[in-house]
Amino acid sequence: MAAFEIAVSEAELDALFPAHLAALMATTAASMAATAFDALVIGAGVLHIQFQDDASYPFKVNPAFKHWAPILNAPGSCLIFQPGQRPLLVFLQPEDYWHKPPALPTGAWLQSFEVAVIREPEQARQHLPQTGRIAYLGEIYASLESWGMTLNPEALVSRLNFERMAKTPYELACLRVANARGARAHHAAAEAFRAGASEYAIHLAYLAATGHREEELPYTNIIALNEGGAILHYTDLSTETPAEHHSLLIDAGAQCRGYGCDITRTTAGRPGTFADLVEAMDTIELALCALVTPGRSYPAIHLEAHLRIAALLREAGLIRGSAEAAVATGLSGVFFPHGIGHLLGLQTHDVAGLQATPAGGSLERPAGHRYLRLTRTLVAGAVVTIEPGLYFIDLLLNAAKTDGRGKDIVWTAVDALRPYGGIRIEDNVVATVAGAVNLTRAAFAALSPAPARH
Ligand SMILES: [Mn+2]
Repeated sequence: MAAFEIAVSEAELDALFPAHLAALMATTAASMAATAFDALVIGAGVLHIQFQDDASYPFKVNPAFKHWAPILNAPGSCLIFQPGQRPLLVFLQPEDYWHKPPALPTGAWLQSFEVAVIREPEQARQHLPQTGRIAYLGEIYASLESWGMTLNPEALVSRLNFERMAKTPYELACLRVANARGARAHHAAAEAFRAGASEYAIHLAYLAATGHREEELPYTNIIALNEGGAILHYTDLSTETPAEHHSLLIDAGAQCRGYGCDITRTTAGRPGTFADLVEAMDTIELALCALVTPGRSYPAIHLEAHLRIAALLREAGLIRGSAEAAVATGLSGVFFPHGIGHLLGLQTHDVAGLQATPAGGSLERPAGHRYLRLTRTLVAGAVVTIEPGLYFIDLLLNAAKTDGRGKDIVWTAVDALRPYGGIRIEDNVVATVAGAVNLTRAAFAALSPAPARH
């Protein structure tokens, strides 16, 4: 963590935590009142043992648990909240000489909690309230069935999920730090690319710069050289060094206290048509990021992205006809076949992106745009990704050839770009009353020494 300055210190995060917890307690209490629950138990999750083995899969904490307490390694622990009382952290610390038991957290944020240490998972039951309706939120395992709790009641879960769109200042600070770590690592990856590294070597350079272990990344790194960039979720990490480095598409994150960034950058190996397209997509991406404001319909940003990408395809001589026609016929979707982005926070694709109201229901995607992950109207404090893409995908180009859309594709120009795979540029943006705040660009701008181009 020494190489570059991270703008927010641990002490500053700790100072922001009590207000975060107070806000979370208030909204949770209101949701519990609306659904007639007196207590809420949030399970951290449990370890899962691999088939015919004694080793477990990596532990991934329940996102709702880390929403309350920044503990990422606490299998078998839980939180108990009763409105009007301080939340209770029931922390499982087994007596175990094979493994190091999870250490009781020491951060200043812990002062906001009552703490009970247990040695066996079953002992958590002794800490449940004796009366009232108890809701349980988390992964369900067999022994819970007899505890007298309502397991993941949909009405309450819907409300809690819906409210996760708007972040507290503490959460925004965590995302700022995550972006600082991610930007630093993306810079290291771009340097490795320019030095001629393999995908695997670029991954190692990225990982080292985050300071994370691989299982601490918010998602599996996508690191694609050349044609691999045309595979949206390419995770092969080839150890082979290709003869030529046409392009790098890297979609990789980092995290802070369980909040992850989600950043994509595309770098051209040399000046030319592809590099010009990357530059033009960067301009489009920034214009779209500026649309992230409270009251904005997110699908409107998605449709605007299609229009702008279609206009670029036409200007670059890759398609014929108007941008409007290309969007209407689905031609733009041949090159941009995913959604413009998603909610971001405790999960990379955060919950309730399609939810209509706190009580539930769903908001339809625009017709023909079935991969859009967010159809809600943005509120102040919402954090989303903006990630326009432009790819040369054989499968989709072949389909266009047979379904008629191919007549407006300039094939010689498109074929020349296939070795470059594709372009995706992704930033993390906060909707605020003062306008869009781009956490990712701010993080890259704060890097020192400044990278050549981002
Ligand atoms: Mn994303």
